[in-house]
Amino acid sequence: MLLATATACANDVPEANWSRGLLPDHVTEQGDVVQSLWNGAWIAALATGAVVIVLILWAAIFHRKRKAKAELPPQVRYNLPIEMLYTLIPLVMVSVFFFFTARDSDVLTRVDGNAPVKVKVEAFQWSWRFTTTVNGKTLQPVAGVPVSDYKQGPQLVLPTKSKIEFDLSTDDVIHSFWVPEFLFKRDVIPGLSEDNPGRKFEITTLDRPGVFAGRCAELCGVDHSRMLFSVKLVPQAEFDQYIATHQAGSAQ
Ligand SMILES: [Cu+2]
Repeated sequence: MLLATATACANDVPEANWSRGLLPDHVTEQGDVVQSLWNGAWIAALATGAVVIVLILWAAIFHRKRKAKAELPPQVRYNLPIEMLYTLIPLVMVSVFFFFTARDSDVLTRVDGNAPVKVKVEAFQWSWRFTTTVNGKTLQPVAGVPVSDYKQGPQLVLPTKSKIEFDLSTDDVIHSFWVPEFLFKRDVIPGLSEDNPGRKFEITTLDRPGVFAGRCAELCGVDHSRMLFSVKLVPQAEFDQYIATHQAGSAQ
């Protein structure tokens, strides 16, 4: 009920459905990775929960204290096979979680550096400045002011079916760059040098044009909640037109 009422009051919350485990429909290849890690983690957690609940009920129902007998039940201390089991099963479970998490976070944070589109994201109290470079040509920066509707915030236009590199920086406090449909967010931390891998990430957009809300996901001051922006995914031809009319230095 809380979920239903909480989502009803914001206009930029993407539609979530149960088949995706309440995640929004993603628009990047990396989103596929996140979605399957999310699904797998839920399946593992629910399966673990089911086993635990069955064991609790089994013990509660079939091993109740019997009125006639007052002595201690059989003790299992120093039972080597059982203690090995107690140790090994959690170890195996943690290793499996660790393996999938490490494998996927490696994919999600990989930066090849050869993306045709590079976006410099500058976060500030309380909006964003986006400077896009396409094959070495820099476009006019897009900057915004605090707004209450993401459609009025700065808009970052990007092509579909393309690799895009982001470089995040800020001069003031910690912000966080979040587009829910990317199923990914990354803190924007002041003072990181340009070669710090923590500033960068890459996405490959899917063929899903549309306008998607973005926000700051780290409480950064009084207008944090108004630090809204949008990402518009357009087909390559439309993006080429956008480049032609928004090159830095070109007359408008
Ligand atoms: Cu912020």
